[in-house]
Amino acid sequence: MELNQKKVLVVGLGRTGVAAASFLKKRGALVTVTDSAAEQDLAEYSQQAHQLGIKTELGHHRAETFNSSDLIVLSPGVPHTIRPITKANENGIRIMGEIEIASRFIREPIIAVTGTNGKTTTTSLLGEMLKKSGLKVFVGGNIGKPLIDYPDEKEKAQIIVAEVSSFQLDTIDTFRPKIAILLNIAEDHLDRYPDYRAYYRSKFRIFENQDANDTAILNGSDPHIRSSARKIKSRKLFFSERLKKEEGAIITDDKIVLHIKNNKFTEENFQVSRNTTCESLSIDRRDLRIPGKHNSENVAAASIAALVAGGTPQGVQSALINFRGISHRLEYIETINAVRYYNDSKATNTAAVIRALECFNDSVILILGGRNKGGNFHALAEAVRSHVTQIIALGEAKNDILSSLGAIVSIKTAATMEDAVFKAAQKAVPGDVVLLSPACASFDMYRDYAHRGTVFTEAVKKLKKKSA
Ligand code: UMA
Repeated sequence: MELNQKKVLVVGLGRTGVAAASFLKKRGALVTVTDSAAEQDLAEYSQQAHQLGIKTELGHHRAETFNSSDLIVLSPGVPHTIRPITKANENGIRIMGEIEIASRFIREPIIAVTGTNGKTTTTSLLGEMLKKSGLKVFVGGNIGKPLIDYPDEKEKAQIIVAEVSSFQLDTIDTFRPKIAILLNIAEDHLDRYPDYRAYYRSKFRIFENQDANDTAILNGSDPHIRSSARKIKSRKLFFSERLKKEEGAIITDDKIVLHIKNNKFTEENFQVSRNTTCESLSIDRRDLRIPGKHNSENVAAASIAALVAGGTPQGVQSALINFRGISHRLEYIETINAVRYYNDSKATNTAAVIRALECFNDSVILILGGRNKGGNFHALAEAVRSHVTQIIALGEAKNDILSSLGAIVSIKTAATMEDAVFKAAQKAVPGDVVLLSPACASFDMYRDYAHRGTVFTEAVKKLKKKSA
């Protein structure tokens, strides 16, 4: 792809915009970055663009700049349906997403992971499995490190693991992952898509350029996904609670069992031709530190992909034993006196708390509260009734929590996170779970959700030391 002296417009000045502009400039392109937001709202990114010597047009999109470009590169946060883009498209100007351009400059095989939920967990876990198998891996994409960073990395990888969002899939053309994972599809991003079907179709585009030499890994428990999968040309491996005499992974109450035949990767372009012939592997779900059915699906998908890509059973198992989840999202912290502590500080609404509670069969002591974003704690009533034996209420929302849930469950209040952890530990009996899943923003007491999660983790570690 020739970029030298080409006039390229990058739309969106975020993480992707800066990375894409830098990549293009290094290849001789005449780059401008435009963003509809004003300079003062883009602080660090506009500074980075200036430091790289890249021209910017901020605060608005100029039709003339779009229409005089040779190529337009879109950030994932910019819908491809905005007027300046559709107009440029009508004028015959090439429009590409960042992962499309990146993939044209990547020789190594790509494993792409998409789905409504669990993308980041699966991508990180898969990266760990392959690393523990002795492979050099680049992990990037929607997870926070743009894929377009990879071609200029000094350390070359043998495999790329990329988290890919529907926004990124909207602007692909030739993007062809050697292995593509679809974890699940549920309603999401309906502010960006006209309807659920459009979002669903976008997710399936991850398979559109694959052929019989490639692999598709899909959620076989979803009948719609199973039915749509018939159109996919690549080899299909399902993970499911029930397998229909097919290859993939079966998830039972206590195990995840993988069956993959003819597992050899020697095809063109696949640097990893190890001839691993691991055909079956059994994972004990009790060994997993990431709880819940949805996480077992993530584990199943990542394990299939790892084995297909030349990872070893030992590498897969070792990553699983050490993987505590993504920071602040149902992250396992410690076991103290047979009580497990989890940090789910990222759960800032009631829906997220319900999802978290549903992951546990054991009694939960729930640390809840912070700054209420307008949510209604009554929404938690059913989940609290079935899972929670004690609430420790924290922050500005304390009184709201008391009045909404006080009739259902015992509630104690706490002044600080340390106090909350201490009160939870006092109440807990062996086998219980202590879960920070606040259903609120953190800004009444902390800088952000990550700060709140870190303070919780420190309080748990302190408790561990005291009890040792
Ligand atoms: N903008 C315009 N014109 C428009 C619309 C937006 O100029 O019409 C500008 C905005 O003012 C803003 C910029 O575009 O300054 C935002 O671009 P961006 O959101 O693509 O910013 P990045 O920092 O590059 O982040 C993107 C992903 N963002 C989205 O998909 C919304 C990040 O995923 C990703 O980590 C990053 O690239 C690196 O690949 C975030 C995300 O929320 C975490 N993703 C969604 C999800 O996971 O559900 C899909």
